[in-house]
This record gives sequence, C-alpha cells and structure tokens, in this order.
Amino acid sequence: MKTQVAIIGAGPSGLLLGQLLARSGIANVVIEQRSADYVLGRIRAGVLEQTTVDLLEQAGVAARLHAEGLPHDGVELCFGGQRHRIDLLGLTGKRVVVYGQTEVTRDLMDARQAAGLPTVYEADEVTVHGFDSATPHVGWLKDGVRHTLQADFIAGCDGFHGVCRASVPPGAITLHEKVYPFGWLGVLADVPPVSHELIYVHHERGFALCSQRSKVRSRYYVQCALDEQVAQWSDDAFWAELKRRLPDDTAAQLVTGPSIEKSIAPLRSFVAEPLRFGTLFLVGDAGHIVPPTGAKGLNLAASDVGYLWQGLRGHYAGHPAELDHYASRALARIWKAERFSWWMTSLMHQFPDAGSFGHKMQRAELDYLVGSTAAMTALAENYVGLPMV
Ligand code: FAS
Ligand code: PHB
Repeated sequence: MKTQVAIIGAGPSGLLLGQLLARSGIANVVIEQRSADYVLGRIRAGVLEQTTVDLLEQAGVAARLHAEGLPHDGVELCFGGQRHRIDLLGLTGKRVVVYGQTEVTRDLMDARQAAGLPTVYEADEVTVHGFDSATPHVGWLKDGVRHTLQADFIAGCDGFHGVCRASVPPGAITLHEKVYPFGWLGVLADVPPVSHELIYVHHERGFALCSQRSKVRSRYYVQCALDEQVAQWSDDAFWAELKRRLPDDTAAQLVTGPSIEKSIAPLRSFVAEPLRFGTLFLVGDAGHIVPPTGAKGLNLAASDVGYLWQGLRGHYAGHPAELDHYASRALARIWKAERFSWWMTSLMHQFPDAGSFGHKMQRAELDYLVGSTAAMTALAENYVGLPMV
C-alpha cells in the first residue's frame, strides 16, 4: 500500500489534518491504535480559539459547532472571595467558543467516514521507519495480519505517549519539560453550569475551574495532589471541596449531580525541538504539552495542523520549501502558548514550596491584574489565541 501522507493517531490533530489534506486533494491514511469509541470516550478540552474554529470551517466540519457551540465573550478570575470578569470581547474584539473536544473529534470522524477516507482503528504494534530516507513507511498488526504502508510523509499525531517522537534518535531531539507538583481532578456532570462564563478560582485550598459543555452539562476541576486517586473522591466529596473553594453566594448556586466522568490529569509543560525529522513531522501533543490552565492544548494542536497543511499543500503544488517553515512557524506559536499556560498555572495554583512570600506575590499580581486594563488585555489576547503568523 502507498499514500502521500501517513497520519499516526486519530485524535483531533490526526483527524483535522486528514480532513484538510483530503479537501486539498492530498491522499492520506489514518492509523489509530484504539477504537473510535475509545477515542471519543476521552473527556478533554472544552474551549476553542477563533483560529481553531476557522480551521474547522476550512475542514468543512463546523456546522454542529456553529449550531451547538457556546460563544463566550468573557471569563472570570475569582480570588479573595470576589469574582472579577475579564472582558475578552471588549478588550480584544475576539471571543472563544465552548464546544467539547469530544464533539470536535466526533464531527471529524463522521466527516472522514462520510468521505470514505481510509482509517485503520485498533492497529497494534504501530511502527514508523525510514523517515530519514527515501522510503518512509509505517507498519502495524491488525487481526493477526502485518501491514506496511509506504508514504511520502509521516505525520506524528499520536499524542504525548505515541510512537513517533519515541522513534526519533535521542541525539536528534531536545526535550524541554517542567512537571507541576499537582494535578487536576475533573468531573463531568449533566447539571446546568454555575455561571454562564468560565470561572478560574485561586483559593488557599487549591485551584478550581468552573467550565461547561452546554447549558445542561458542566465540567468542573479542583487542584489535587499528585498521589491522589480518583477512587478516593466520591461525588459528594468532590462537590463539597469545589464549594469550599467558591465564594459562598456562588457555592449556593452550584447545582450538583452524579458524575458521568471523573479523572485526574497530571500537569506538565513540554516541548520537543525540532518538530521535523526528514519526512516525519510531530504535531499536537506528540510535540508539546501545556497545563490546561490556559485552555491551549487542543488549540495548539489545531494551529500545528494548519501550518503543516499549508506546508504540504505548498510541497505538492511544486514549492517544497513551504514545508521547511513548518517547525519554525509552529514553535514560534507553541512557545508563546507555553509561556501563557505556565504563567496562568503559576498564578492560580497553590505550590507546596511557595511560602508566605509566594502567596503574597500571587495575590499582588491578581490584585494588579484586575485593576489594570493593560494587564487584562495581555491576559485576554493570549486567552482568545494569538494570531497564526
Ligand atoms: P491526542 O492525545 O488527543 O491523540 C493522539 C491519538 O494517537 C490518540 O487517539 C492515541 O490513541 C493515538 N496513538 C497514540 N499512540 C499511538 C500509536 N503508537 N499508534 C497509533 N495511534 C496512537 N487541552 C485543553 O485545551 N483543555 C483541557 O482541558 C485539556 N484537558 C486535558 C486532559 C487530559 C487528561 C489530557 C491527556 C489532555 C488534555 N488537554 C486539554 C490537551 C488535549 O486536549 C490535547 O491537546 C489534544 O488531545 C491534542 O490532540 P492530539 O495531538 O490529537 O493528541
Ligand atoms: C474544560 O472545559 O475542560 C476546560 C476549559 C478551560 C480550561 C481547561 C479545561 O482552561
């Protein structure tokens, strides 16, 4: 078998890239280790930047997003028992859209299936070879049969734990990483959101986030220790802890209910450099990870895809140099989002070694932030997403 682009991973990166390439007449095959249902069952991101919405429109998969997505003109920061609104639209002229990653993935899967594009789910022992040679190819095992796919290029859209980055010789790649001393315990529940906009909470007991998926489905998070297990957290214990971190009047408005998903995610900042190795490209979480505090993970994956799509279109249109810009263009935007995500995480979470001075610095920055149009504008323009250049 042969194709132009072999895409490893059917998460948002792989499926969005496959859709954009197909609509540009570039043949591609997606190879995914899990089942489609398993991929859809992962509850992750919830906030889309306009740049991501634009790419989904170009991919022809934005109809449901426009029908069901919730435009948000602002977000709130809550500290010292007070809620402060950051007017995203007023400060930047832009807004974000709340629409779950699960729905983005579902829309992309449906479009790929409708187009009859080749997709291999539950592929075992996926391997990538020859990406530094003239014969790049991918191998996998499916139903006891070994398969090989020749390709011009391999897109490593296989996430943080994937095979593609792991296949790069250690001497050819530099890894930059910061692991945070806490995680996020997240709950999804079919209850109306406590507020029409997101609330990021700084509290002495720990960070909390009030988010949502629709007007009847909410997503909440509380900062937790790295050694905590989901099994330790009953629904009642979660709701009680969330209420402790909210102002009394907000806590009184919180509608609770049974969790339909509950999970703990560790937080890290991570970037691999470069992102290109011959004919292999690292895309999305395969190349970088951000703490979810800045709502950047999914959106960075989308902008990587946009840059790679532009590069591959240029290549097949007779301008191979276009591909040379992928890594530098993607990394320029990645590092700015890494900085913002690190800054939001450092500002909003309780760090075990911060001490009283560290707590005072966080509080002073928050007090300054909500009193300064310049500071709120800086937060807002990063939160709505910096332009793709
Ligand atoms: P993904 O990890 O989504 O997809 C990679 C795909 O590759 C998976 O389907 C995997 O099964 C497959 N794969 C892996 N190894 C393979 C192999 N060897 N062969 C074939 N396939 C393979 N971002 C936010 O913006 N907000 C959030 O709140 C948020 N919460 C998150 C919570 C968690 C627990 C995690 C892990 C991430 C979260 N993120 C969040 C970030 C997340 O949304 C990612 O940015 C997004 O999924 C990136 O998409 P992909 O790059 O496609 O990677
Ligand atoms: C979510 O809704 O899952 C979400 C929203 C904003 C974030 C992180 C997660 O910063």
